[in-house]
Amino acid sequence: MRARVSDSFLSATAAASRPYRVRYADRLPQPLPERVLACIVRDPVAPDSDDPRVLHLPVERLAGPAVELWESVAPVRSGRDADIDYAENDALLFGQVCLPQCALDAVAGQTRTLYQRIDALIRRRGYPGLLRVWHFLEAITEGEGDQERYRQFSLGRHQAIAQMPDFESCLPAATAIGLSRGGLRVWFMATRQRARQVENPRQVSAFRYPRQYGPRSPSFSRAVLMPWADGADLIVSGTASVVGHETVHAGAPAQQWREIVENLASLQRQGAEEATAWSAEYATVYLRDAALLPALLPAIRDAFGPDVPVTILRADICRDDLDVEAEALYRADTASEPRP
Ligand code: 3EB
Repeated sequence: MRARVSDSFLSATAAASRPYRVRYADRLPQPLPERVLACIVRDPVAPDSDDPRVLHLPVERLAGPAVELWESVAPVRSGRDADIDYAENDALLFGQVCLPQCALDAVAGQTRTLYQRIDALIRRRGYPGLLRVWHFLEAITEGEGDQERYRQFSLGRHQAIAQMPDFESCLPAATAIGLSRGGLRVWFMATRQRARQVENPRQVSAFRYPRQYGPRSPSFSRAVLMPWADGADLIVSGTASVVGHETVHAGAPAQQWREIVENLASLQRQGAEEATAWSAEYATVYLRDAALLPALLPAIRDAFGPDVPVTILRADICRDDLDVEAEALYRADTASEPRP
């Protein structure tokens, strides 16, 4: 049985049922079925496709399926608006844009303009609720002090988001990960109805990080909660071994993983009003060093259970003292009894 959602929230958001489901495949389906919003291909080699729904991530995959499909329950329209690719189904819009490396001389300005263009696109198409954003930035920790590329990226994102109305109560869930190549890739999901922002009481809101992490704070929420009519989704941001605002267990990846599990559990408790329990539908784990895989794999599998598809990728994390980060999608477990 599902717990109550506050009345005003319910009336504003309960109309739509969940408009997608996530499935996995070993290779890119050819042709891509009509009812697909996004097809993520995690492979060092780019797939042979110019379909705007195909999202390529040039990374080394250490475990899990290569292809993630966001299937739609309704017909999909896809298109291109300048260099932004998108697909929409009247409840949700999935988009991607890629800036080649040469455009990244000024990361802050490029990121600010990109966010402004994404915001304009989702409003114009009628999906004003920016729900979830993934950022993949080449050489993310290169540069000294405030010139570090991640900090410059955070500056530009903040400059754009701070212009938006009520921005501090509708920050999207996010991931920011490094790539060895590929410039800046941004994927985003936006909805007709706004989600509820979820913060983690174990962590300072990233938006409130102190000055030491850069000239402007990272503008994302720890998770977003979307109460679809047929059950809520808890969409969790990239989650690392951060307590308060500080990295904990630097140099101790196994302990970092335990801290991540605590942070994920804490976020699920924040959503307890909307679900008696949560089931992970999928998770993605980023490891700085592929050599960490054998030691961490049992604990990673244990955290999500044997039936959950977990994709493990080799990638840099945005603080160079972090070795591992995890993101997940949890679905309200409507069949379970309330927790004691
Ligand atoms: C952290 O908690 C770790 O800047 O969009 C995780 C998820 C992290 C998203 C982002 C950063 C971002 O601060 C880093």
